[in-house]
Amino acid sequence: MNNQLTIRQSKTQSKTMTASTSTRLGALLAAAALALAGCGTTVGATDGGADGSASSAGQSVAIADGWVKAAGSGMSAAFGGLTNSGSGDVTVVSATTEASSMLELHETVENEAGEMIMREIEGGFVIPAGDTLSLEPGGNHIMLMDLTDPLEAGEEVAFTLTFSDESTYEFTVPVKDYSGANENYVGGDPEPEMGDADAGADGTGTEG
Ligand SMILES: [Cu+2]
Repeated sequence: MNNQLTIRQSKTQSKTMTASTSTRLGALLAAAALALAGCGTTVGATDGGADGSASSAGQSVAIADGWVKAAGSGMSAAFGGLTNSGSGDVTVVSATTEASSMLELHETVENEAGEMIMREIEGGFVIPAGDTLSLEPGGNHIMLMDLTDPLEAGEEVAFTLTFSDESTYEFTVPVKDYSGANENYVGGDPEPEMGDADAGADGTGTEG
């Protein structure tokens, strides 16, 4: 005769929670939320790109603190920070302005003699997504190769940048007096001339 031990399980009674409290307040909140959602549907459905594509480079880029160096004739240069707020890298391939019959996109590099020289940048200015490209004396700049008129401080000059996707961006910047930005210019004639003093390197005749 085994003495069987039986363990009696006491059932725990699960308490059913009734969410009957504050039903009135809940209804009010729900109604308010619906009203808000109703208002919200009029906004947010607008899409910038009418063609459904991502915005063009020209729409993504903006300049800050832009300026052009005052000069009596010959060459000058434009500077400023070009910010790309888009989600893809953009490339400036050319620039135009009525202030100069010819423009180039320049970079400044050190040559073999240790001199800082400027030259046309290959492939244009690349502005990474979400980044700013600084155009500044001693660095990258927009080169005005042949001024149509003297640029005097206080005047304003309009520029148009063209990007690799053929979109454009127009901006206007003031002319400022500046004594620097006189880097030597190495023109499109890269033959190294032995013997002669390097012609073409003297492109600094913009001093007023
Ligand atoms: Cu230059």
